[in-house]
Amino acid sequence: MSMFCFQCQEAAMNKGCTVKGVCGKVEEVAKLQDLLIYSLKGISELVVKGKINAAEISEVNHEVLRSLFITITNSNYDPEAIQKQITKMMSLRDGLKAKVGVSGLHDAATFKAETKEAMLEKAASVGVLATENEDVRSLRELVVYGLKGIAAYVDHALNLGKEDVSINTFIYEALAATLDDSLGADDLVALTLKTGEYGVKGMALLDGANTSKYGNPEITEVNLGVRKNPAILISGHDLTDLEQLLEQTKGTGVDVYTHGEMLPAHYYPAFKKYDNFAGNYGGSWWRQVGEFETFHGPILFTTNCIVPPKSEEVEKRIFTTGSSGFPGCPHIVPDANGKKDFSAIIEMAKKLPAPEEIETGTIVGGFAHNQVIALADKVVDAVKSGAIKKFFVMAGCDGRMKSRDYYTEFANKLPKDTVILTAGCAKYRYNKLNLGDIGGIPRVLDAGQCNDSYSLVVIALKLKEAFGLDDINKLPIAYNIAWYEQKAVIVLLALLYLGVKNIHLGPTLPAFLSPNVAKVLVEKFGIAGIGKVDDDIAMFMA
Ligand code: SF4
Ligand code: SF3
Repeated sequence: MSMFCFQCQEAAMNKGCTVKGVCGKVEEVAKLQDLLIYSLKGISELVVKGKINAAEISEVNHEVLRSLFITITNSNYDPEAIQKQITKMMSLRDGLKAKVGVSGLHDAATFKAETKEAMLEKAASVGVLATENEDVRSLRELVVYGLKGIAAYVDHALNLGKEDVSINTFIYEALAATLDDSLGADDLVALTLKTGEYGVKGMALLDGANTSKYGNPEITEVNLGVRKNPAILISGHDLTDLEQLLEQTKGTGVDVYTHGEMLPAHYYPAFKKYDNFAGNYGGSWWRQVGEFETFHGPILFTTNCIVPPKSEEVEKRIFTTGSSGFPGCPHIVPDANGKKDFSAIIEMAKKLPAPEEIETGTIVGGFAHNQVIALADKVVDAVKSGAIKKFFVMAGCDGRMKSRDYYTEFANKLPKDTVILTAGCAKYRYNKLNLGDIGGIPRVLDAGQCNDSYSLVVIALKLKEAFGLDDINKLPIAYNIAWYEQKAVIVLLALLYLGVKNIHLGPTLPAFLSPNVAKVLVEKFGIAGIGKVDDDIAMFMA
């Protein structure tokens, strides 16, 4: 076996990718990512055993977040970038070691690998399969994937100048725990829930960072058509990158369109002042194959999800920044003040044709907590009068598998007196279906990006209060969540931590859940998969 990865929903045969990732990740990248994670575990052990205060090692904190983010599915395909990051982490680790002088450390805290060859050789023995017991392996990976999700959110908050060191402290504790052979299944299940707790903290931190800088999302109609100007397409989740791009393109005659998870940026008041912020182009991440061709202009990836481009013509128009990377594509780094120079992208845009129209019309979104709570009376009345029978939380990710047609059919067949609460790129399976409204409340309420699942939680807690209930599970809310990558894992763990029961997860249950771990999740939390649309709707409505 040349590599092993089973962290996302597209893991080959729902077991694991062993030759090349279904996502396009090659063996070299997979192995370097394994070694990068291993180096973080070593740093974490050192921090925990050396009783190092996370508040005093901010550079290490930030680089750990960045490293975790780099390994998220579809983020970074560039072996050189990952190799450089491993070298950086080993050097930060050795710097810490020199300061605190702890002995008896795990190999992860002491290994050396200077060349890429040495790294690949080392990586062969430190990946996922290095943990032999499949239940321990399953729980350790569940925690690590949850941490990757937290890191992504906290990294965005950090770009906005907000951090919470207690989250970094927890990340060290949890990563160190994955090296500790004395911890059994019960300890690791408890750690999983604690990861969910910090997931809530991380999402709340990012929510506060986004809304304090850009305002509270408000109901917004987003244009799906195109204008006649040359343009740049921005994808991923980072709003600070978008802000800088809008500032730098202002008055240049170059428009900016969002793709995939950047769509919810249109809901923030702060971005409405830019006349060249033209609309959203296309659908969710995997539709970039095809949509990037007709877009014609340059594309900026701020985070995942990158699909390795099929043509050289498209590849030449791709730029990356932040945690994302693709070999051969220019990667834009910030200066000491966090400023990024996007002039090369803007210059390229000016020389290329305007985007080709692939659809017309608008979609409506912006139903984050503040906006929904402003409508709370209307919503509560609609539930009390029976106009709304049930809410369906259908947040999460999208993916290219045919089985995801389930979610379009499910949304289409839901009774007309139900409302879908969504966030993340899962929404693209039904956000253009025109499902109508209930007394002015649209039947699809989009809160925003996957991290805005936090908004859905705030809304649920508010409704619980409004109805005077003592348990979130007594609300007329069902959870039918689509997952793909590790940010969905932290959303799931956050919901479990908050006590939400009977979450349905699809289109398949994670390959990294061993039969015993899956059994615990079923017994303790009522987690279930999905079945046939009609049967599932009947079950949810019963
Ligand atoms: Fe396979 Fe997913 Fe891992 Fe890519 S991220 S190698 S598709 S399991
Ligand atoms: Fe989507 Fe890649 Fe998960 Fe942010 S963008 S939700 S898959």
